[in-house]
This record gives sequence, C-alpha cells and structure tokens, in this order.
Amino acid sequence: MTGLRDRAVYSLSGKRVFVAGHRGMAGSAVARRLASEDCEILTAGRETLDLKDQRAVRDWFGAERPDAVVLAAAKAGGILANDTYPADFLYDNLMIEANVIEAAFRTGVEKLLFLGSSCIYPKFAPQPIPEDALLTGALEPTNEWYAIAKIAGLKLCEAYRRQHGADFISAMPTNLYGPGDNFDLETSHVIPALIRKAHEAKKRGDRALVIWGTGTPRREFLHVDDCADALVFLLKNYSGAGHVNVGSGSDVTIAELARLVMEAVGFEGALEFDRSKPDGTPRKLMSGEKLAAMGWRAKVGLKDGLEDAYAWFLGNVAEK
Ligand code: GFB
Repeated sequence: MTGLRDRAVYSLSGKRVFVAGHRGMAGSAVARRLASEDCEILTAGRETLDLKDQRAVRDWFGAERPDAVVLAAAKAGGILANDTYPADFLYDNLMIEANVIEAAFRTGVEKLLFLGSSCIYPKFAPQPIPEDALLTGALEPTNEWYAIAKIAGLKLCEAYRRQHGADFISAMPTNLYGPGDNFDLETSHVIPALIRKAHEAKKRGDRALVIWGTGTPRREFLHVDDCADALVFLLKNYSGAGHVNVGSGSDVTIAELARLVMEAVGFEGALEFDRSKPDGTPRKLMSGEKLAAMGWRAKVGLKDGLEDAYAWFLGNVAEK
C-alpha cells in the first residue's frame, strides 16, 4: 500500500517539463495531456538530440534546464519485434534511460517520471499482478531483453532516490493502444496489427482474418489518453520509491479482442489462427489497487477505445 509519506503534491504550474519521446504514442499523449496544465512543454526530436548519446544528453539538459521530466522515449514494439531485435531492445533502452536519468540528476531536475512496462513481471506471476511480484520469477523469453532494460530503469530511479534523495518515480503501464500507434504488421503490438488486418481484409473481401498464436493468451489494454492522464496524476501526486502499475483493471483473450476489432472495423469474416507465431505470456493482468487507492481510475472502455483507434487509423494511416 501507499504510505502517507509517499503522497506529495508537486505543482506543475510555471514548470518546464521535458517530454522525452514526444513523437511516440505514449509521449505524444503525455504532451497532449500536459497542454491543459499551466506548464511549458519541452521536446527534442531525434534529429536534434540522440538520447543514446551521453554527451549530447548532458549538454541538452545543461542548456535547457527542465524542472520536470517524463521519460517516455523507448525502443518499443510487439512480440515479434522484441523476439527479433533483442540487442536493440536491451541496448537502446538501457542507454536512453541511463543518460536521461543521470543528466536529470546532475542538472537538479525536481521530478522525473520513468515509464516501464507490464512485461517486467515474471511470466507466471500471480494475477492480478501486484507491484511486489517484481523479481520473484523468470521472465517471458520473447521480451526479457526489453523487460530487463525496463527493470534497470525503475531500479535507477529507486537508486537515485535512495542515494541522492532525487524525486524520481516509475509507472508501469499495461499494453497501450490509441492515436499515434505503430501500424506496421511486423513490428506493431496486437491492436494496431488487428485493426490494419481487419481493415485490409474487409477491403479485399477476404473470407477470414488470420491472427497469430492460439488466441488464448489474455491481455489488459489501456487507451493511451487514459495512460497519459494517470502519468500526469502521478507526477503531481506520487513521490514513493516503489513503481506503480497503470492499467484498466480488466483483460480479454486475444480471440475476444479480435472479434471486438472486427466489430469496430465492420469486417464480418471468420477468425483463423497462425499457430507458428508465439503466444508470449499466458496472462498479464496487473493489480491497479495502488493507483486506485490514490484516487485514479481509467475512463475509456475497450469498445470505445477501439473505435477511436480505428478512426485515427482511417484519418492518418490507411490509404485514402
Ligand atoms: O501485443 P503483442 O505483440 O505483445 O501480442 P505482448 C499480444 C498477443 O497478441 C500475443 C497475439 O499473444 C500475440 O501472439 N497476436 C495475435 C498478435 N495476432 C497478432 C498480430 O497480428 N500481431 C501481434 N503483434 N500480435 C509485448 C512485449 O508483449 O507487450 C513488449 O513484447 C511490451 O515487450 C508490450 O511489454 C506491452 O503483449 O505479447
């Protein structure tokens, strides 16, 4: 449980807030959400600042002097991308988080929020997964590279708090989806992949939609705008050493998800399973008790969220 000493009010008013990764799905949602706060949003595109370059990051922080940081920059992707590019997922994420967290500490950043992922937990963690299940068992092999980098990131925040008293906190969002998602079939997560596949199947008049694996794994999904709202809530209201789960509180099987996507897209064919592709973790529903006890809850239901994500796909990705 969250103790009273973990609660703190941090005012964003008049602050310079650096959103690292503002072009990604999570970072762009955080920037949209911060626009309604009385703060100045700082961003730096990849062409001006390579977050894997330690010196560049130090120099940037020295010159820009942000008061607060949301560390949403990451090399992220779906189950196949994680399995195919283990070196990139481990190295890129370690470098980004080490450089940003160290530079934030050196330049006296008042508050930093690090974004992790629900894959930090053991493959067979108790469900719903409480925060203290961390490091109690072996990881899911398809994404252990990413998970280890994210565990290192949250431990860095904890270590800088313990050794230096820095107010660095961590949030672990569940599988996110929504505007700004990656719809590339090889590297994306399941929701954008199924939206694209169902849309294209409908256009071609296909008989069936083919999904990866057995359809039996369960996943918890959170609309990225809900996630951004939770992150700003934590930035303002949480100041503890322990990381905080950020989820929607319920999960569905991948087959159920596929049917919901087909409904949102208006594709009426059958569902087929490509069992040569991996299932990954059987289930990863996180416990949202810690965040709920602070007074935050998700608002966007999966059905509405999928309609919103499909509308964004139609307006921004689908060929006109
Ligand atoms: O979203 P996803 O790629 O990642 O896959 P994870 C979730 C489930 O959907 C898996 C199935 O069981 C997939 O086999 N699936 C079915 C599909 N059809 C498809 C498809 O067309 N594309 C994709 N991508 N999946 C990731 C981790 O795990 O979750 C990351 O690899 C990160 O590290 C992220 O933690 C949140 O949920 O399995």
